[in-house]
Amino acid sequence: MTALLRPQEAAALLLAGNNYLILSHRRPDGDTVGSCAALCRALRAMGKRAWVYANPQFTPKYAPYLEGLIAPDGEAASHAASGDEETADARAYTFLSCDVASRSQLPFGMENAEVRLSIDHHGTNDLFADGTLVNPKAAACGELLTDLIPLLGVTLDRAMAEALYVAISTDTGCFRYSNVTADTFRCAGRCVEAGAEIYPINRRFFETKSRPRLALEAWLVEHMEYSADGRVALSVIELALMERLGLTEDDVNDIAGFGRTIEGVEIAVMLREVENGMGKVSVRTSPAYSAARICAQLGGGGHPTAAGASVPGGIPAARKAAMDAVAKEIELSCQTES
Ligand SMILES: [Mn+2]
Repeated sequence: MTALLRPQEAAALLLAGNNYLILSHRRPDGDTVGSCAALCRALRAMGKRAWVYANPQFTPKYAPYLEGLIAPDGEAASHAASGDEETADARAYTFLSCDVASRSQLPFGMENAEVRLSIDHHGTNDLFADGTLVNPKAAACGELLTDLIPLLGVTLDRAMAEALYVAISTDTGCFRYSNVTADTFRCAGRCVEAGAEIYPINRRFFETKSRPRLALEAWLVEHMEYSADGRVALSVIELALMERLGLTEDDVNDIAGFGRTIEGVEIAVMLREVENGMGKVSVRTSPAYSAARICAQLGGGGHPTAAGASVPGGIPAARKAAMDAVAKEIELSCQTES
């Protein structure tokens, strides 16, 4: 049974239950981490037992926001989710997810979790959970939580507000992307009113680069491949480059938009070689083109101007598939123009 829930219905569900385990998405970003952290704190403020699942892909960058929230028995919970072990405590968990668009995006170890409530802002959410609260107009999942937490009778405290500000600011490139609406600013304003100190967050996430990251940007500038009269920029990050420059996941997690910062570029394609022989394709577009449509051709999905997909066959296969998909998207947009 899947149901689309209104905010009041989602709040009623959370008020009725207990013993929550909250799931983030694969390759976790600021939005999924901040949303999970704020929801966990809000549920605890209601006197509920709540934890964030120990996603094996959590990175140090967002760790401060998860302090004291990570479930100690992650392994037992993962066994319970796959139904192959009797662990009374873990079996009793009610699973929630934040910013997860499909079952394939559930963290490793949680692939089979029966999620009671999915809170999300992806238009591509495939309703994998029993109940779904989704708003594709929200720039970040954190916006949904900023509205939902007061419905639980909980007043935002500083820790919740800072987690939510991280969620909203990172998913909007610090309020610069085309997904930003008046509601985005209203939600951020509520975080500030609740005591969030935003300058240290802005400085940490938007004004600071590690030296390996700076070296990567220099490398990308040198090796960017342009096509379609400079409208398309393609870059490739191989594992050997990651190693040579000493890059961590935190150094590259928002690199996909780099090509889009170049004048004239409307479609930026980033290919990353990942460990299992898959090529990770990330696409960022101007509103004139659809990143979601490009990535849907590759079996992926996302938002109108930011989307991704995984393509088997490593970089060469990913390059061909991605560029074919981009060519189709350009053709399509020419037709709709004329
Ligand atoms: Mn998000």
